[in-house]
Amino acid sequence: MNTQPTSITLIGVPLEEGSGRRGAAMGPTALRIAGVETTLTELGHRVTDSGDLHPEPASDLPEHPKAHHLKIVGAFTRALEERVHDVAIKGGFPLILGGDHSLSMGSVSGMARYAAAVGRPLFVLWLDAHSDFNSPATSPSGNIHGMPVAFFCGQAEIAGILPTDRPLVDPRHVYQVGIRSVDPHERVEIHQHGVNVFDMRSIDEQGVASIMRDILTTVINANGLLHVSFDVDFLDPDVAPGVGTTVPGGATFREAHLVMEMLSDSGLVSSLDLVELNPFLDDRGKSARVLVELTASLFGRRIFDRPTRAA
Ligand code: B3U
Ligand code: MN
Ligand code: MN
Repeated sequence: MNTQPTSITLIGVPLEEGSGRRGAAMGPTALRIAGVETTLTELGHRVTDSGDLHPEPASDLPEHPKAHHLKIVGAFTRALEERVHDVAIKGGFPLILGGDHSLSMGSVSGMARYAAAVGRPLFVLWLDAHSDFNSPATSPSGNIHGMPVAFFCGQAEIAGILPTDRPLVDPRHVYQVGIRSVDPHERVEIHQHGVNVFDMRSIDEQGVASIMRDILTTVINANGLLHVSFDVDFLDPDVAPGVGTTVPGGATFREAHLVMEMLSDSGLVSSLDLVELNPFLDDRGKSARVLVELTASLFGRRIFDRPTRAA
């Protein structure tokens, strides 16, 4: 059970250039206004807000016609990789307040470096409507927020952002849940590299509890660390409208809470991204509040306790 008090460090990442539209840079502020720090403190955790990252654009990176705003996204990737690794190596839990999903190139790479240092495999739970497995060569949009999974698996080499010898994530350790929008090239790539995909049909047929039980059992058996990357569009747009790319037919409020409660019970989660919140598109703070409620479930809030059980 994850009822142990955790030292959580909030890291604000006001990045929107990976998404091709404005607004996600206001995500960290909206999550703070929705009460992320007090909510977690009231659950008994030690919370430090380390503020927002504001790196200068990386002047050594090129303009890239198929990877828009590379200098800015690259600078955030470097800064976040470093910050996440530092928090984790000191025993803290990095909680990243995004920002668009390109930030996961940095957060997951930082956790991959940490996992390599402690000799444990890193698993990634990718809660998203999209697979985000494009590369500059395959992307239909050139928006880097569609590329982070391929990047941290070493399949979207965007030259020079991070050292080529950085620790990568094994694509077979990536579990994608909630998927319902995949580009033709992505479809080929994710299967070729062995990414585990549970689309919305799997959720409908199997139920999210059975999917989560299988994933958590795999991580436990491998003594793995688990990074959770939560894209707002995992949720149905009725639940969370504050996101740039709404895709109908997403996870319900209860399905999402159950995912978070089971993650909490497992005690396996080492780090969390909250991404793609676009407060400019939101309905009076609704989506920011939902994200904070879901985060509370991940950090131990319960309706009633359940007897401890293996995943
Ligand atoms: N797959 C498309 C669209 C997309 C990916 N992630 C989001 N949208 N949020 C792309 O541009 O790569
Ligand atoms: Mn995404
Ligand atoms: Mn998405």
